[in-house]
Amino acid sequence: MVDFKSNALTANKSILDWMEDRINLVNPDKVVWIDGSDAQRDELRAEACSTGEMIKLNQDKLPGCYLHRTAVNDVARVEARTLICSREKDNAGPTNNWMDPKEAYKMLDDIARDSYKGRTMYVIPYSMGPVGSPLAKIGIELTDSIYVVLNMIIMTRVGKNVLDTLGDSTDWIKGFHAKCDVDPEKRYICQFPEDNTIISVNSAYGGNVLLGKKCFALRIASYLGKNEGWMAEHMLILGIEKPGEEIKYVCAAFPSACGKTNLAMLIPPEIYKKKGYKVWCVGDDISWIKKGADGRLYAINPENGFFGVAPGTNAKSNPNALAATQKGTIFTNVALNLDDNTVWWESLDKNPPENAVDWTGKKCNGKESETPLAHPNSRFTAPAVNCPCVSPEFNNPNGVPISAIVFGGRRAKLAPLVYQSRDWNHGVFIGSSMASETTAAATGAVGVVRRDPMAMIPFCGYNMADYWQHWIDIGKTLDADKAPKIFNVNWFRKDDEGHFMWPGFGDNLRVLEWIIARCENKVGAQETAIGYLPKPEDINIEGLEGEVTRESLASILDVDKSLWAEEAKGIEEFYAKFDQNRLPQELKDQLATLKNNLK
Ligand code: OXD
Ligand code: MN
Repeated sequence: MVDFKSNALTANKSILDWMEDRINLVNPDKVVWIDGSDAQRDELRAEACSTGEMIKLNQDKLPGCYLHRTAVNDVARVEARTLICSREKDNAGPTNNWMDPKEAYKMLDDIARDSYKGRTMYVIPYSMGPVGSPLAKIGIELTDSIYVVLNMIIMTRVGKNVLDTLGDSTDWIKGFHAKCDVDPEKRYICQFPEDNTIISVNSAYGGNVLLGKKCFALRIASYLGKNEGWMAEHMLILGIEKPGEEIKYVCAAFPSACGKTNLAMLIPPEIYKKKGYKVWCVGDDISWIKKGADGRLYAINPENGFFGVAPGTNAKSNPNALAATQKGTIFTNVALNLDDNTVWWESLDKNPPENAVDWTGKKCNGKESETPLAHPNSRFTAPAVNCPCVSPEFNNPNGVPISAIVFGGRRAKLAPLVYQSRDWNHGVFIGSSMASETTAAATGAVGVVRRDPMAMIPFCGYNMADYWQHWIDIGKTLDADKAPKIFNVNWFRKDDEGHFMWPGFGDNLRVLEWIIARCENKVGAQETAIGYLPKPEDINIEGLEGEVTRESLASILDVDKSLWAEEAKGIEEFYAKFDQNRLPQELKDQLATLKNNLK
């Protein structure tokens, strides 16, 4: 067997024993421990370029930046092949794919056997959350992909200090990745929540293989959170600074590709900038939330970088994200501009490169190409420190105190611009009944409305009814004056001609301002069948002349009872999929109240 102990960065027996088992199975030629040094990272970058796995971009314009192309069949998360392998099927619940763990381990071992022959095993020790933070957790990922190593170095805190912090402890998450033949028929992303284990085979696309992200920080962590009394959520975290006042933090959950990264890095509209408002980004995708000693909920972003969707990111939609990608970034499946060796994607600007290579590796004239130059789910992996609005609290080991939780989705009709829940349990009901029109972030049909409670449908590592119960139970531990207030927003409402009714982007701060004012009891609201809505005069539309009027605002704030009655039926049908003994009584009561309010 290949030697992996003489250069080991740890003596932790639980890690070495597991590695021995994996090494016996996959038979690598070599084992490389990732130590977190720049020198080792640079060697790996050079090696990836020498094999063609990555392309070095123009180092004057994009220092430390590289381009990678995945196999054309491997461009998004594969939800149908993502499994929760709990011992009891019912513990995975009706919204997850399930496989018996014994069967899954055997199947995965058979697929991965000897697949590292002639290859290197990289051992990545990483921390989700600031190293040593009381809210952080440690993982080890074994992979045969340099691309995975280099992405993990951006997305998480990687290095020997993680192993030093872990010491002899067995409290860490096993992550095993094997690229195999990138065969879509044998592609599986398996979580074993009861064993703190993740196994991913036959993919090399980010969301399937950067095991710290969705697999650990959401699927495994949500299960850990249930058992340990905290929450792992698919939420951004932002701080709103109003001059002279303390910064208020908000967590927000939206289904994939609903503009989470844009909201997390929002640029205030001119009139707000003049008054000195600032928005700080703590995280753009995942929050780990726990009650602090003062009884409030505190959140950290367990990640260290942004794995953002490139198309649609531009100097207007998200200048902060764009700035974050200008150094030390890995681009995946975007187009290459051969004239200056930089990258391009749809809507970066109106000037596609003529001399281009599209995301599939085909040379083309970008101006004449009939197919997109960049894949719709092409990505940038950018270090968080690059972001001009990264929060000074980004590395705070204790996290930031949360004032509001915001849910949202894409609903062309129905949901008003914003409304507030009557209380915590009503907020949980709103989160549990979230729905959105699907996008390209996952494989499958685009534009279909699907229920996506708390934006966690693809990411909850256990039975979703139990997850809702966990939300209800967390609420019981919070004093009403300390619990975050819960809201729902919809930036995507359309008029009868199909035009968006709200400008979105930076102007969403106007809605956040109302949300914060509600948290501080500084503004009233109208009580409706679905919750508290702003009075149209309480949303600031100064500077939006021509785009939004009091009348148009009133119509984005309207609650159409017949559409909501349809919605209540949809929620009822969705709830019927769950074991009624597991579905919290509180949610059944909330649904009954909604139906009653709509009479
Ligand atoms: C993501 C997703 O990549 O939610 O963040 O799909
Ligand atoms: Mn996400």
